[in-house]
Amino acid sequence: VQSSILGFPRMGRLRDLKKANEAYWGDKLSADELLAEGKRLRLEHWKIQKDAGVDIIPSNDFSYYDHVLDHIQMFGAQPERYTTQGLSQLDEYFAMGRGHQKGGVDVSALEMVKWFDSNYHYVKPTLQDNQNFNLSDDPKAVRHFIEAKEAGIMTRPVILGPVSFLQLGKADRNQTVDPITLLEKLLPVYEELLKKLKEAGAETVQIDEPILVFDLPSKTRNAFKPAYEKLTALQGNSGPQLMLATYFGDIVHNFDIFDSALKNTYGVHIDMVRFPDQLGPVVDHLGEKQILSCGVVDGRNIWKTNMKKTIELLETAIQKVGKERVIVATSSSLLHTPHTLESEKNLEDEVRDWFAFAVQKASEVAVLAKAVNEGPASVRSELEANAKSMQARATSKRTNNSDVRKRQEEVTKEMHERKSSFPTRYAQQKEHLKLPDFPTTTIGSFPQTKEIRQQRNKLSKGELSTEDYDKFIEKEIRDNIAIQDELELDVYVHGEPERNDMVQYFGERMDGYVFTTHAWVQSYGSRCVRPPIIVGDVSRPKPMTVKESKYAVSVSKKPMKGMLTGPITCLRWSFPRDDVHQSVQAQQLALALRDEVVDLEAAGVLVIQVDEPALREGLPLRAGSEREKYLDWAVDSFKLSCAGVRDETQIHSHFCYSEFQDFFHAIAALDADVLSIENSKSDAKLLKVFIDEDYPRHIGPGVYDIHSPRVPGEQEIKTRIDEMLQYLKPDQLWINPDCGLKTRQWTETKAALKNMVNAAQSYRQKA
Ligand code: THG
Ligand code: ZN
Repeated sequence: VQSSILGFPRMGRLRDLKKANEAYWGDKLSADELLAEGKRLRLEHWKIQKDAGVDIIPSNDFSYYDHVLDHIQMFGAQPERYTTQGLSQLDEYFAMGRGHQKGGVDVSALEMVKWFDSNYHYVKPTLQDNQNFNLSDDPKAVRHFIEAKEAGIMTRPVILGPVSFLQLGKADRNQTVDPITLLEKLLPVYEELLKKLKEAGAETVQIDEPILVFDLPSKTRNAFKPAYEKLTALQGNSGPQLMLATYFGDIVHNFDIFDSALKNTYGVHIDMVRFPDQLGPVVDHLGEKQILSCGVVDGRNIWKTNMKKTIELLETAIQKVGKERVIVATSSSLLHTPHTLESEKNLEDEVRDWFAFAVQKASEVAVLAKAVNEGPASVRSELEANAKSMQARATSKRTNNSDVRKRQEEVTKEMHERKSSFPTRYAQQKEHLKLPDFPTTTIGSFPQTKEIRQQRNKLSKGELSTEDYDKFIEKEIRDNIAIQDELELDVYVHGEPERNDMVQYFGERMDGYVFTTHAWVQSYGSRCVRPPIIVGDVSRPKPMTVKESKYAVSVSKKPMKGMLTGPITCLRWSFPRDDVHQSVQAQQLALALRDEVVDLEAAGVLVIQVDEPALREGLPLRAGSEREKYLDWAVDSFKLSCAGVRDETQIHSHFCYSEFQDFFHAIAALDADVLSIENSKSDAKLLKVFIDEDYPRHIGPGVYDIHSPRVPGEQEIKTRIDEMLQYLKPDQLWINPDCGLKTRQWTETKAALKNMVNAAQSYRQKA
């Protein structure tokens, strides 16, 4: 039994790659220096895994920006607008990832989307009707394999499989190609790449086809057979053995594809953390000699592996297929976990003992392999320590809070419902808030200036007293309000100068959570998040946002909107517990937020926005009953968090995506008085669903895109509003940007909001 890792985090211990990338983009580091830093990180990460005793170490998992983007460049699939700018290879690469506005070049980035149900985002392959593919000279996968080999480390290169590469892509704008129809053109590139890898000395290649966990359209299903007939034919001849990897789901519903197309790969990897039950059925379908890579160490969370249980699971696999055919692996790439626990100096020993980050997980796979190869006695001390740790966590006082549990038992159906239905509520809100028609507002955050970040840094280093920091925040809030006065917005926000990340901020203020200092996880490109960790029953020891909102109300003459992150987003962007169902954790978060909502109301905050941008990504990857179950508890927890207020208090919610059609009934079920949605880049036609479904409440579809510094003109915004009015009733429509303004600069923010307010006001005169 060999041990294996599917991918390692790229950022480095101290987010070294983020820093190098951003220095390069800011002209503070040369291309050679950036490449050297990448090389240093790769080597360090390979060594960590080797020293941990991992048998199968990945290469080509490293990426400067995103691994799907790497494939786009490796296959010559860059849209022409990037290749004709005279940019270096490296700059062309970053131009696709993040746009390039410099030296007379002005190209925007390729679309970036969520990687399955994770908080990682990949760059979408964007394909042409006449698309051709060519393997780049010196392809990265080969180069990195050789680099490792020269450092004395034999690796297993990771590549994204051809069917997933195409299925995860899309036609470029103004193009109509169905990506999967390009398979025949793409396959020769894969054959060439595999041959080159073999020539370089790679015996086995990990080829990821994660889309096998989805329900797939028939064209895509049918693509596997021709693809893998070609690629497996190379095995043992001019090409390497193929370890076909799947993760984040089970492949049981795709066994017909497996049987007809995938039985001849050297091996298959399955996610046994999420779907341990697929082991039996998968074994029944394995080819006679096919290797089974068992993903038993969680690549998506930070909990130590339960060795005893996992060894039992591995023994079951060994009994079924024999020792020679089993590999112990991480469930997915470790990309989704932080680098190392060793950087955490402030964690209490009790909880530290429960965690394993990427470096620690590398040791775990090695220990597991040794345990099943040489018997438990060979790793006795590790197993004993692990058992002790599991026992300590299971019985820790930290994990159980009887008050929280008691309160959960007392939750009733009525607690999820507002006191009156929308028309009654709205009549009262209208009277209290005195809003004009076409009310204007923003989504919550205002630019996080350099000064704000500096002051927060000083506070955390102890260079600034809490009092002085609070004074600074109050001044920022006053400034934000003065700007909104001048802009003549209708519903104000305080601007969130006191907040870091919208989830981290709340995690740091709730019991049942612990937080880290260095546990960063890549979200996209150089951007990282530091998810707080839910270790026990969650509750709110005291108000979390009331002080700032109350202050804002006291210095504002218009309605002030309080801003909260909803229970599902708090859950999904944290590391959740694995010992309690997520619906239980969501309900605990909902109860904590419910108290916050009620306290805000009592403090005179009469508009409260509860954001749930992660509601959609929590959807189980396959349609069906699991999805409906998820939506039931997810919608319930949102409603529970909001429904404690009086009728005249207006509840808003915001969604950061435009695809709400397939999911509309869930959004409607939230019963929020006002919804703002990010659809400024999409066709206004998408709003038709609101008429079709007779949606009664209010909606603010973003009137302009905040993701670029471009200032939209007043006329452009009016045109957008006209389009919306084809689908929404005038008294239903709110006017707002499409997302928070945290990442923008003030100059463009003010200019854009001015045009937005002018546009809204012109409709009032018409009315
Ligand atoms: N918070 C969390 N998850 C998220 C988002 C978020 N997932 C989806 C989406 N938003 C991802 N977007 C971002 C945008 C910006 C940053 C991270 C993810 C970001 N991070 C800072 C950085 O890397 O420099 C770190 C911020 C900090 O210092 O706290 O800017 O908003 N949880
Ligand atoms: Zn948003």
